[in-house]
Amino acid sequence: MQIDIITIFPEYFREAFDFGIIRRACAAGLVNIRAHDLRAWTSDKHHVVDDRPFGGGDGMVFKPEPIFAAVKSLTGASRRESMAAGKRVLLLSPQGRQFTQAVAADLAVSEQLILICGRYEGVDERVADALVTDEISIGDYVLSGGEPAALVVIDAMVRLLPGALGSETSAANESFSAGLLDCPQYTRPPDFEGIRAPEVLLTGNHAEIARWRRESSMEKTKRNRPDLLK
Ligand code: 9D3
Repeated sequence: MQIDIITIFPEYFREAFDFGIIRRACAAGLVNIRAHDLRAWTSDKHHVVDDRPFGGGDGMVFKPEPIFAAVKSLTGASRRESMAAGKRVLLLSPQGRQFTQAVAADLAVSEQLILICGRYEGVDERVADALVTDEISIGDYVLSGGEPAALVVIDAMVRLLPGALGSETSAANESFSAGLLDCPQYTRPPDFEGIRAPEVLLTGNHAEIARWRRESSMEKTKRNRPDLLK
């Protein structure tokens, strides 16, 4: 999979993919990730990427031309209709549909992903109208730009690429993804400063341990994520 990020802060991503599962996936050739400076696709002397909003108002809006030029040079297409099947153009924006595990799984089968990172005031809507295949938000809170959201989307997706995880891990993961929260985990010592691990986990009684795990998953889900049980 080829992943291209379009941003005015390419340095933001400099070491972001150098750790853990993503680093391994890159090293194994499962994915190639590049962050590109949007200013490279400007043609004026000062590399201007934004302008004042039509109709007035505070702040600045990303101009369409550099973004269309960037996507054209990275994909060969400058309209959604002419985008090859398997290429997806994502706009990270607070107006997007909510990113979920199902969206991650859908994106993970792409051959090329373009992620366009907006900034606070926004992006000329013709980008969303004519170029973007998926407008995505990572949740209902305010970020200062699309860059942290791009990291989240890439992380969730790359670990789903075939070969990115050990086979046992990925199979176990599947069965969990829609149901309950994970059960609590403990390791040595059994008594840490008077705080004890649950005795049942120390017994070696596997039937009892399985029951305890189901029940504590359920309790934790009720307390922290009651919406998952509705
Ligand atoms: C809806 C908020 N807008 C009303 C004035 C302002 C605004 C806030 C934050 C416009 C852009 C941004 C920058 N955020 C993103 O680019 C962004 C984002 C987010 O803020 N929350 C969750 N997901 C995302 S994906 C991109």
